[in-house]
Formats: sequence, C-alpha cells, structure tokens
Amino acid sequence: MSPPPGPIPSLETIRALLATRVIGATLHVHDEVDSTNRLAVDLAQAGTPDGTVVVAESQTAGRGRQGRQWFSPSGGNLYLSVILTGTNSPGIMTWIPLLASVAVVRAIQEVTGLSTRVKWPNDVLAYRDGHGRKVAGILAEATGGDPNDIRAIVVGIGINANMPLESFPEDLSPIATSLLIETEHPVDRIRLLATLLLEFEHLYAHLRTHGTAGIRESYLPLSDTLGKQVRIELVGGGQTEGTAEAIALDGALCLRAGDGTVVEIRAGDVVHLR
Ligand code: BT5
Repeated sequence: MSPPPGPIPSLETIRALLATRVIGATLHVHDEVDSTNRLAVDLAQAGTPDGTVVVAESQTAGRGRQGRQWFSPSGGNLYLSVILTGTNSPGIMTWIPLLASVAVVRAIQEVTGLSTRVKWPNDVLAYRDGHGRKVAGILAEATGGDPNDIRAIVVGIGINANMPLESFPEDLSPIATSLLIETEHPVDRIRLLATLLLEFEHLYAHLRTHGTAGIRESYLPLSDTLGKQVRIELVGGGQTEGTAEAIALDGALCLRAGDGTVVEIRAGDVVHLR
C-alpha cells in the first residue's frame, strides 16, 4: 500500500474543485481543531450562512454520539462539518444524518468504486469476509436547545480515507477500516470531499423542495439493518430486541418484537444479531 498523501490542501485548492452552490460556499479549512462540530456550532450561533463547511486535517477532541470519541489523527482522513440553517421543520433532525449517510455512500462509490452500506441510523460500513467495518461516522447536532425551535443543524462527517491498518488503535482495528484498506489504493481526499459536498447539496435541495420521502427512498436500499434481527441499546440504558422491519416516515427504526408488537426507535445503537 502507498503511504498516505500529505497535508490537506489549501482553501483555494479545495474551493477550485467544489462544484456546489450552497454547501461549501462559505468554507473554513483548519490544520488542527478540537472538533469541527464544536467550531461549527459556534459559527452557527454567530449566524454563518446556510451550507457553511468546516474542514480540518486533524481533531484533538473529535466527537461521536453520546459523548463518545472519534479517532481523528492527521495524515489522510476527512473530518468536516456542514452547517444547515435552511430547514427547521420539526422532525427533520432524524432525517439529516440519514441524508448525510446517503451522500457518504454515494461519494465513496463514485470516487473509489467501493460499495458500502448503512447500519441504522448512520454508521457507514464496508464489508469484507462477511464482516462490516466502520469506514465513516456521522454526528448531527441541533443548535438552539429546543427541539421545536431548531436554529441550525450541524452535520459532522468523519471518513477514514487513507489511514493504514497499523494506525488504528487496538480497540478500533477489529471494528473499523479505511478506504485505503478496503480498496488497496490511496484515495484523492479532495475529490472525495468535493463529490461528497455535491451529493449532499443535491439531497439537501431535494429535501427542501420535496420533503423527506425522496431521502427515505434513497436510504432504504442502502440500509444494512432492515430485515435483520437486531438488539438496540437504548440511549439512557436498557435494550430491546426484534426484527428491523421498516423505517418510519420520520426516520425512526420500526422493530417487531417477539410478541408481534412494533416499537419505533429514534435513538440508540444497533447490534446486528443475524
Ligand atoms: C459517530 O459516533 O460515528 C460519529 C462520528 C462523527 C465524527 C465527525 S468527524 C467531523 C465531525 N467533528 C466531530 O467532532 N465529529 C464529527 P458513534 O456512532 O457514537 O461512534 C463512535 C464510536 O465509533 C467510538 O466509540 C468507536 O467505537 C468508533 N470509532 C471512533 N473513531 C473511529 C474511527 N476513526 N473510525 C471508525 N470507528 C471509530
């Protein structure tokens, strides 16, 4: 495998490759930050325009969901946050990470040819030898505090692009992977970024014009969870098991329990059982 390419290119180089009109029209590129999401939340609160993007070469405190961490070394991955201020309808929050996961799957497919799938709600997995390994993670956060009065949504995306296996910490190497590991070729990160933002822009425009139905339609064939027997580890403790049967109109996962009842899950961690 080739060594990962060098540091993230300049703002001008990235801008020259972007074909988007809204997403990335305002662009911040940093070498090292604590978290692009943290920075993006601050920018959103200061009134940055819809579609502002923050990109960093590395993060010292990359965030996952529920206070978890995102391993974010320098040397060839993508860490970015997109700030959305143009949609604040109640219930939209569940769809934004799903939209982002569709954009990630499409961009990876287009740039590397690798097919990936989505573990509900938004873990992007690459499959090899019957095992799915996480190649990208998404974290959507709302600003404003009140779920009925969302001012902005910050969508953080981390993609392991050119990270070799030996760079993963021990606890991640069995469950995580990178595009380099899966395809055995280094990926042009900036092309990946530009493609991702373009896919994101198309889906976002569609969402704003036509609502969530189209996003749901795009998401369903990419879901690796539907039809599977799963265990859901619920936010705040507890767990439930059943068959992942459908995605509800608001993006919730519908789970059919052993007794035939259907439960709708809006937040939790899915473990695929079979
Ligand atoms: C996520 O959380 O998957 C959301 C990750 C979002 C990261 C982006 S990077 C840019 C932006 N700025 C931020 O600060 N964050 C966003 P969750 O589903 O909770 O998964 C976290 C779990 O994934 C961890 O507990 C580890 O098990 C695993 N993990 C951590 N780093 C990883 C990595 N680089 N690759 C694959 N898995 C990882």
